[in-house]
Amino acid sequence: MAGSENQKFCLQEVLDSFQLCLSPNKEVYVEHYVAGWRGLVKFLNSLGSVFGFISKDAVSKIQILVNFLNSENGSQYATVQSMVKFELDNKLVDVDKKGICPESGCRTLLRLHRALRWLELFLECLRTSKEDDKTSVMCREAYNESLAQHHPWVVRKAAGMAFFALPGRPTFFEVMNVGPPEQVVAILGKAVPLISEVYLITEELYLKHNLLDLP
Ligand code: 1Q0
Repeated sequence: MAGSENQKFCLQEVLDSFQLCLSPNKEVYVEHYVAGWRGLVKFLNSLGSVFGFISKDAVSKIQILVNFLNSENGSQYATVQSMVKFELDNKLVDVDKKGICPESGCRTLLRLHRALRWLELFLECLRTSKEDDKTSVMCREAYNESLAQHHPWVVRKAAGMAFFALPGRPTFFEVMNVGPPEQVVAILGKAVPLISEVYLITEELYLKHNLLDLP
Protein backbone atom coordinates (compact mmCIF):
# COMPACT_ATOMS: atom_id res chain seq x y z
CA MET A 1 0.00 0.00 0.00
CA ALA A 2 3.05 2.24 0.03
CA GLY A 3 2.28 5.63 -1.42
CA SER A 4 -1.37 4.85 -2.12
CA GLU A 5 -2.47 7.59 0.30
CA ASN A 6 -0.99 10.19 -2.03
CA GLN A 7 -3.07 9.34 -5.07
CA LYS A 8 -6.07 11.42 -6.06
CA PHE A 9 -9.16 10.84 -4.00
CA CYS A 10 -12.46 9.79 -5.55
CA LEU A 11 -15.62 9.49 -3.49
CA GLN A 12 -16.91 6.76 -5.82
CA GLU A 13 -13.99 4.52 -4.82
CA VAL A 14 -14.88 4.83 -1.16
CA LEU A 15 -18.48 4.03 -1.96
CA ASP A 16 -17.38 0.96 -3.94
CA SER A 17 -15.27 -0.30 -1.03
CA PHE A 18 -18.08 0.03 1.48
CA GLN A 19 -20.40 -1.61 -1.02
CA LEU A 20 -18.05 -4.59 -1.27
CA CYS A 21 -17.75 -4.71 2.52
CA LEU A 22 -20.86 -6.76 3.14
CA SER A 23 -21.01 -10.45 2.31
CA PRO A 24 -24.33 -12.00 1.22
CA ASN A 25 -24.96 -13.07 4.82
CA LYS A 26 -24.05 -9.61 6.10
CA GLU A 27 -20.58 -10.27 7.39
CA VAL A 28 -18.08 -7.42 7.09
CA TYR A 29 -14.99 -8.09 4.95
CA VAL A 30 -11.90 -6.62 6.64
CA GLU A 31 -10.12 -6.21 3.28
CA HIS A 32 -12.77 -3.87 1.87
CA TYR A 33 -13.26 -2.13 5.21
CA VAL A 34 -9.61 -1.10 5.27
CA ALA A 35 -9.75 -0.21 1.56
CA GLY A 36 -12.59 2.21 2.38
CA TRP A 37 -10.44 3.80 5.08
CA ARG A 38 -7.46 4.00 2.76
CA GLY A 39 -9.58 5.98 0.34
CA LEU A 40 -10.66 8.33 3.12
CA VAL A 41 -7.06 8.83 4.20
CA LYS A 42 -6.28 9.90 0.62
CA PHE A 43 -8.96 12.52 0.95
CA LEU A 44 -7.61 13.69 4.28
CA ASN A 45 -4.07 13.92 2.90
CA SER A 46 -5.27 16.09 0.05
CA LEU A 47 -6.57 18.61 2.60
CA GLY A 48 -3.09 19.42 3.88
CA SER A 49 -0.56 18.64 6.59
CA VAL A 50 -2.72 20.05 9.43
CA PHE A 51 -4.51 16.72 9.32
CA GLY A 52 -1.29 14.71 9.36
CA PHE A 53 -1.67 13.57 12.97
CA ILE A 54 -5.11 12.18 12.17
CA SER A 55 -4.12 10.42 8.96
CA LYS A 56 -1.01 9.02 10.63
CA ASP A 57 -3.11 7.38 13.31
CA ALA A 58 -5.57 6.03 10.74
CA VAL A 59 -2.73 4.68 8.56
CA SER A 60 -1.12 2.90 11.50
CA LYS A 61 -4.42 1.25 12.40
CA ILE A 62 -5.03 0.26 8.78
CA GLN A 63 -1.53 -1.23 8.69
CA ILE A 64 -2.11 -3.31 11.84
CA LEU A 65 -5.18 -4.86 10.23
CA VAL A 66 -3.41 -5.39 6.88
CA ASN A 67 -0.59 -7.15 8.73
CA PHE A 68 -3.10 -9.52 10.31
CA LEU A 69 -4.67 -10.16 6.89
CA ASN A 70 -1.25 -11.00 5.46
CA SER A 71 -0.17 -13.15 8.41
CA GLU A 72 -0.31 -16.92 8.63
CA ASN A 73 -3.68 -16.55 10.36
CA GLY A 74 -4.89 -14.26 7.57
CA SER A 75 -7.95 -16.34 6.73
CA GLN A 76 -9.21 -15.86 10.31
CA TYR A 77 -9.23 -12.13 9.63
CA ALA A 78 -11.31 -12.33 6.46
CA THR A 79 -14.38 -10.87 8.14
CA VAL A 80 -14.90 -8.86 11.32
CA GLN A 81 -17.05 -11.76 12.55
CA SER A 82 -14.31 -14.36 12.02
CA MET A 83 -11.69 -12.02 13.52
CA VAL A 84 -13.73 -11.53 16.70
CA LYS A 85 -14.28 -15.27 17.07
CA PHE A 86 -10.64 -16.12 16.40
CA GLU A 87 -9.19 -13.52 18.76
CA LEU A 88 -11.65 -14.28 21.55
CA ASP A 89 -11.27 -18.06 21.23
CA ASN A 90 -7.49 -17.69 21.34
CA LYS A 91 -7.41 -15.09 24.12
CA LEU A 92 -5.81 -12.52 21.84
CA VAL A 93 -7.86 -9.61 23.15
CA ASP A 94 -7.18 -7.49 26.25
CA VAL A 95 -10.71 -7.65 27.52
CA ASP A 96 -10.20 -5.65 30.73
CA LYS A 97 -6.89 -3.85 30.76
CA LYS A 98 -4.30 -3.01 28.17
CA GLY A 99 -1.53 -5.56 28.58
CA ILE A 100 -0.67 -8.61 26.55
CA CYS A 101 -2.47 -7.69 23.31
CA PRO A 102 -2.38 -3.88 23.03
CA GLU A 103 -2.69 -4.10 19.24
CA SER A 104 -5.34 -6.76 18.78
CA GLY A 105 -7.43 -6.71 15.64
CA CYS A 106 -10.56 -6.21 17.75
CA ARG A 107 -9.34 -3.09 19.59
CA THR A 108 -7.77 -1.64 16.45
CA LEU A 109 -10.91 -2.07 14.38
CA LEU A 110 -12.96 -0.64 17.25
CA ARG A 111 -11.09 2.69 16.85
CA LEU A 112 -11.96 2.80 13.14
CA HIS A 113 -15.48 1.67 13.91
CA ARG A 114 -15.99 4.64 16.24
CA ALA A 115 -14.59 6.91 13.54
CA LEU A 116 -17.06 5.40 11.08
CA ARG A 117 -19.92 6.74 13.19
CA TRP A 118 -18.36 10.20 12.95
CA LEU A 119 -18.11 9.76 9.18
CA GLU A 120 -21.73 8.69 8.89
CA LEU A 121 -22.93 11.74 10.85
CA PHE A 122 -20.64 14.10 9.00
CA LEU A 123 -21.55 12.85 5.53
CA GLU A 124 -25.25 13.00 6.33
CA CYS A 125 -24.81 16.61 7.44
CA LEU A 126 -22.85 17.37 4.29
CA ARG A 127 -25.49 15.72 2.11
CA THR A 128 -28.31 17.86 3.50
CA SER A 129 -26.25 21.05 3.84
CA LYS A 130 -26.81 24.30 2.02
CA GLU A 131 -24.25 26.07 -0.12
CA ASP A 132 -22.97 28.42 2.57
CA ASP A 133 -23.04 25.97 5.49
CA LYS A 134 -19.68 25.57 7.18
CA THR A 135 -17.90 22.22 6.92
CA SER A 136 -15.97 22.96 10.13
CA VAL A 137 -19.23 23.29 12.08
CA MET A 138 -20.67 20.11 10.56
CA CYS A 139 -17.45 18.26 11.28
CA ARG A 140 -17.30 19.48 14.90
CA GLU A 141 -20.92 18.61 15.60
CA ALA A 142 -20.49 15.11 14.17
CA TYR A 143 -17.26 14.70 16.16
CA ASN A 144 -18.78 15.88 19.45
CA GLU A 145 -21.64 13.47 19.00
CA SER A 146 -19.39 10.47 18.36
CA LEU A 147 -15.61 10.14 18.53
CA ALA A 148 -15.03 12.96 21.01
CA GLN A 149 -16.60 10.84 23.76
CA HIS A 150 -13.71 8.39 23.37
CA HIS A 151 -10.90 10.94 23.17
CA PRO A 152 -8.97 12.61 25.99
CA TRP A 153 -8.95 16.38 26.31
CA VAL A 154 -5.70 16.88 24.42
CA VAL A 155 -6.89 14.95 21.35
CA ARG A 156 -10.25 16.76 21.40
CA LYS A 157 -8.39 20.07 21.51
CA ALA A 158 -6.09 19.15 18.60
CA ALA A 159 -9.01 17.86 16.54
CA GLY A 160 -10.97 21.03 17.26
CA MET A 161 -8.08 23.16 16.00
CA ALA A 162 -7.71 21.07 12.84
CA PHE A 163 -11.40 21.49 12.00
CA PHE A 164 -10.82 25.24 11.57
CA ALA A 165 -8.50 24.42 8.67
CA LEU A 166 -11.17 22.56 6.72
CA PRO A 167 -11.94 24.05 3.33
CA GLY A 168 -15.42 25.37 2.56
CA ARG A 169 -18.19 23.24 1.13
CA PRO A 170 -17.50 24.07 -2.56
CA THR A 171 -13.82 23.01 -2.32
CA PHE A 172 -14.83 19.98 -0.31
CA PHE A 173 -17.23 18.88 -3.03
CA GLU A 174 -14.61 19.48 -5.69
CA VAL A 175 -12.03 17.32 -3.92
CA MET A 176 -14.56 14.49 -3.86
CA ASN A 177 -13.95 14.31 -7.57
CA VAL A 178 -17.28 12.96 -8.82
CA GLY A 179 -18.72 15.91 -10.71
CA PRO A 180 -21.12 18.75 -9.91
CA PRO A 181 -22.65 19.23 -6.43
CA GLU A 182 -25.89 17.42 -7.40
CA GLN A 183 -23.81 14.40 -8.27
CA VAL A 184 -21.92 14.60 -4.96
CA VAL A 185 -25.22 14.77 -3.09
CA ALA A 186 -26.55 11.80 -5.06
CA ILE A 187 -23.49 9.68 -4.28
CA LEU A 188 -23.62 10.72 -0.63
CA GLY A 189 -27.23 9.55 -0.65
CA LYS A 190 -25.97 6.08 -1.57
CA ALA A 191 -22.88 6.14 0.65
CA VAL A 192 -24.50 7.13 3.94
CA PRO A 193 -26.96 4.19 4.22
CA LEU A 194 -24.19 1.76 3.26
CA ILE A 195 -21.79 3.14 5.86
CA SER A 196 -24.61 3.11 8.36
CA GLU A 197 -25.35 -0.56 7.70
CA VAL A 198 -21.69 -1.57 8.07
CA TYR A 199 -21.54 0.46 11.29
CA LEU A 200 -24.68 -1.14 12.75
CA ILE A 201 -23.63 -4.70 11.98
CA THR A 202 -20.24 -4.13 13.62
CA GLU A 203 -21.81 -2.33 16.58
CA GLU A 204 -24.20 -5.22 17.24
CA LEU A 205 -21.41 -7.76 16.96
CA TYR A 206 -19.18 -5.86 19.39
CA LEU A 207 -22.09 -5.32 21.76
CA LYS A 208 -22.96 -9.01 21.73
CA HIS A 209 -19.39 -9.91 22.69
CA ASN A 210 -19.02 -7.05 25.13
CA LEU A 211 -16.16 -5.50 23.17
CA LEU A 212 -17.33 -1.89 22.89
CA ASP A 213 -15.01 -0.62 25.65
CA LEU A 214 -11.82 -2.43 24.72
CA PRO A 215 -8.81 -0.53 26.08
C1 1Q0 B 1 -12.27 15.91 7.12
C2 1Q0 B 1 -11.82 16.12 8.49
C3 1Q0 B 1 -11.30 14.96 9.15
C4 1Q0 B 1 -11.56 14.99 10.56
C5 1Q0 B 1 -11.44 13.65 11.19
C6 1Q0 B 1 -12.22 13.61 12.46
C7 1Q0 B 1 -11.64 12.69 13.39
C8 1Q0 B 1 -10.74 13.36 14.36
C9 1Q0 B 1 -9.96 12.32 15.01
C10 1Q0 B 1 -8.80 12.81 15.75
C11 1Q0 B 1 -7.82 11.68 15.87
C12 1Q0 B 1 -6.56 12.12 16.52
C13 1Q0 B 1 -5.43 11.16 16.38
C14 1Q0 B 1 -5.26 10.15 17.46
C15 1Q0 B 1 -6.27 9.44 17.94
C16 1Q0 B 1 -6.12 8.23 18.76
O1 1Q0 B 1 -5.76 8.53 20.07
C17 1Q0 B 1 -7.44 7.50 18.70
C18 1Q0 B 1 -7.46 6.32 19.64
O2 1Q0 B 1 -6.50 5.39 19.28
P1 1Q0 B 1 -5.62 4.70 20.42
O3 1Q0 B 1 -4.76 3.71 19.70
O4 1Q0 B 1 -4.83 5.81 21.06
O5 1Q0 B 1 -6.58 4.08 21.39
N1 1Q0 B 1 -7.68 7.09 17.36
C19 1Q0 B 1 -8.89 7.18 16.78
O6 1Q0 B 1 -9.86 7.56 17.38
C20 1Q0 B 1 -9.00 6.79 15.32
C21 1Q0 B 1 -9.26 8.01 14.53
C22 1Q0 B 1 -9.28 7.71 13.08
C23 1Q0 B 1 -9.73 8.90 12.31
C24 1Q0 B 1 -9.69 8.61 10.86
C25 1Q0 B 1 -10.11 9.77 10.07
C26 1Q0 B 1 -9.87 9.50 8.66
C27 1Q0 B 1 -10.31 10.61 7.81
C28 1Q0 B 1 -11.10 10.75 7.04
C29 1Q0 B 1 -11.46 11.86 6.17
C30 1Q0 B 1 -12.84 11.81 5.87
C31 1Q0 B 1 -13.28 12.86 4.97
C32 1Q0 B 1 -14.74 12.84 4.85
C33 1Q0 B 1 -15.25 13.31 3.60
C34 1Q0 B 1 -14.88 12.45 2.50
C35 1Q0 B 1 -15.99 12.10 1.69
C36 1Q0 B 1 -16.25 10.67 1.61
